[in-house]
Amino acid sequence: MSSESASLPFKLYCLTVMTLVAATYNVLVRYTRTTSPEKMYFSTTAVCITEVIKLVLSLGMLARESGSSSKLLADLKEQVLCNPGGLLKLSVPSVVYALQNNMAFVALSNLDAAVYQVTYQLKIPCTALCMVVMLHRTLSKKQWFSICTLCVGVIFVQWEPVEATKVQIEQNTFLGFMAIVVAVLCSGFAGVYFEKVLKTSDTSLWVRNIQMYLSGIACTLMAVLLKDGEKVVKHGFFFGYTPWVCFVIFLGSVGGLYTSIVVKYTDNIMKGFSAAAAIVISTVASVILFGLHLTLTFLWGAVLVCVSIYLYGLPKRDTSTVSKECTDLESKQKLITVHESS
Ligand code: NCC
Repeated sequence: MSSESASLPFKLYCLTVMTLVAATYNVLVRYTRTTSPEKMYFSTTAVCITEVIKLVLSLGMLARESGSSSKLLADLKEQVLCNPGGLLKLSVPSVVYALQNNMAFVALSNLDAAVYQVTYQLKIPCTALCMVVMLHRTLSKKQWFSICTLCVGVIFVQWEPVEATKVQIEQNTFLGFMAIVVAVLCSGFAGVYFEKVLKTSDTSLWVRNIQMYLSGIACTLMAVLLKDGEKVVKHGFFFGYTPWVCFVIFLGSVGGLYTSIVVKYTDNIMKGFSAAAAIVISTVASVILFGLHLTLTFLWGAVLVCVSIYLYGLPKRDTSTVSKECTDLESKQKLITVHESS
């Protein structure tokens, strides 16, 4: 299925699942990192196991796509084992994602989940910038304006000046914010890099994922050794794995795979917009279902998010494009005149 042939309901379904999983994932990471500090799991091992599960699931999806085991083995041999160039290409986003996924744990161990979500919205302009630089995508002034409006809108919508809940662990706010800055830069770069690799060849999404997760496992294992090596030897790899931790790992794996599908059938900016829309919709649903009271800040934020989505979707034809077309036309006319006179 090419990005054009994917139906709108399918795209909406993938965007919705990805966004719901991401919201639950962030809250649960925070929960598992702030309860039972005496039996705290090693976040590096959780990130590593997530990569392993994503690899297994991607192998399953490739098997389904291939249709027969002989075709699967041939595909794996040709496109993965005998393709060091492909593995090397995908090792770039896998290193960056390994860093980002570890930083998310650092940030959520030191900051409230709501504060994290708000600050993490900086990834939207960062991603847009990467798309312009790396994919040579042109965004009109209107679209840039809508991206900035979206950021402000999301910050307003999630603005919740409630007192942070008392947690049993020591927190370092500065470290948390620094981790978010690194995660934002990594998310923008790796997301757009992956999109570029995926959309500039016919190679299957699942082959690309397998290539990325193979080096992802190597990188995240390295992080386990460097950061928690001694403790893992002493207490075991799965120390502190409660059912909630296992659920976090499950969500991390499913969320990662849905992210890859969303990037294939839409793009990284759509990914950002859908998350913003979902935040508004889920809050409105809470009003209807649970009688939540809306604040004026939320309403302003919701208006800004809706306006930004509308503006972003408007046909791209701003003055800079028109003036470029005029300049092109002028130079063509000059060429014709020179040609006729000679
Ligand atoms: O930050 P974000 O995504 O851009 O991170 C992308 C996540 O998807 C995984 N990935 C990406 C491409 C690919 N082919 N396979 C993958 O597994 C990466 O490893 C990385 O984990 C978002 O846009 O907000 C989003 O946020 C994450 C997550 O909430 C934050 O990174 C951490 O708090 C979501 N991931 C999950 O819910 C598991 C993602 O769905 C959306």
